[in-house]
Amino acid sequence: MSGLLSIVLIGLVFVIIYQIAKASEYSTILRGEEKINARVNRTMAILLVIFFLLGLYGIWLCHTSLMDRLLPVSASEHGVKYDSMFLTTLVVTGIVFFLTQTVLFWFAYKYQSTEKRTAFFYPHNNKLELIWTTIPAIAMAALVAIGLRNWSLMTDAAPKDAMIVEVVGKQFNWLIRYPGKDGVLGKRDFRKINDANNVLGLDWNDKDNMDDIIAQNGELHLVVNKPVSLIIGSRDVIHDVGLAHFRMKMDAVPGIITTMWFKPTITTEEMKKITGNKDFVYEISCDQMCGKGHYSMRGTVIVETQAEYDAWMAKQQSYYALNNAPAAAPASGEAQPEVKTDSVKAITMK
Ligand SMILES: [Cu+2]
Repeated sequence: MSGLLSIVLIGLVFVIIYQIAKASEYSTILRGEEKINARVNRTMAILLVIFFLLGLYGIWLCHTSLMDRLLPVSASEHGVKYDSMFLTTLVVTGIVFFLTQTVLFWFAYKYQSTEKRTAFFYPHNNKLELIWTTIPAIAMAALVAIGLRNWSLMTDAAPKDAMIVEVVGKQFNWLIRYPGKDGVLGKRDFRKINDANNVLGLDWNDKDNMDDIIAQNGELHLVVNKPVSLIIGSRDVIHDVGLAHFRMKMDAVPGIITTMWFKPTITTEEMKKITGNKDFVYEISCDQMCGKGHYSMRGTVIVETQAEYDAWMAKQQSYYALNNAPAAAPASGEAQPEVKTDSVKAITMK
C-alpha cells in the first residue's frame, strides 16, 4: 500500500512541476520574455547572495555547536606538530575560500544581466593566468612540504631509547605484544596461528619468544615521555591503528609490517583532569572498514609513569608460560619444519 502511495505521490509531483513550467511559459508569452527574464535574473542574484550568507551562518553554527565534541589537546609530541599543520592549512585555505566565494557571489549580484549593460568580451590575460597559477602552486607546495616533513617524522626510525610494542589487528580486536626483558620480539609465522594457544603464531623455536608478553585484556600500556615504536601487522584483512588522541594512524596490512613511533606526553590520569571527564580513556580505533564487527575493534591505551608501567609489567606472565601446554611447546628433539617468518625480528633488531 505504501509503495502504491509513493508512486502516486511521485506522479503528482511531476504533474505539479509540469503545470508550473506551463504556467511560467504562458506568463512569459503574456508579459513579454525580456521583462520576465530581467525579473528572474534579479531574483536569482538576490537568492545567490542569501545562499552565501546562509552558508556562512551554517559554517559558524556547525563550528560553535560542535566545538565541544572536538578531540582534546594532543597527547603526543608529533600530535602537536600535526595540529599546527592542520591549523595552518585551515587558515590558508579558509582565507582563500572566504575571498573567492565572496567575490563569486558578489559579482553574480553586481554584474547581473540588465538591459543597460552589454557583456564585455575578455577572453585571455597572460599576467592574470600567471598570478593565479603561481601563487596557489607555491602555497600548495608549502603545505605539502609541511605534511611530508611530519609524515617522515612519524615513519622514520624511532629513537634508540624507544620501547617496542607490536600491535596486530584481527577480526575483531587488537593483539598487543611486548618484547619482555630481552627487548626483542621473537619471530612469528602465520602458519602457527592457533586461537586456542598461539594467537599470533609465535615460533617456539625462537628463544626471543619465551619472554614475550601478549596483554590479556588487549591494553596498550605506554610510559609517559618515553618514545614508543609500534610494529604493526594484521592477521586477516586490512585494519588501521587509529590513535586519534595522539594524532597518529597507520594501516595494519596482512603480510606487511608497518611501523610508526611517537612520544606520549600526557598520562591518562592527567588527561582525565584536562578533559574534566573522570572516565576518560585513550582508545585505539580501527580506522579501516574491515568487516561486520569493525565497530567493535576498540582497544584501550593507558599512558602511565615508568613506576606504574613497571608495576603492571611485573604482574604480566609471558605468553609462552601461560600457554605452555604440550601442544604449544615442541617436544625436545622433535623436528620442526623450516618456516620463513615475517620481518618482525629484522625490524626490532635494527
Ligand atoms: Cu576495522
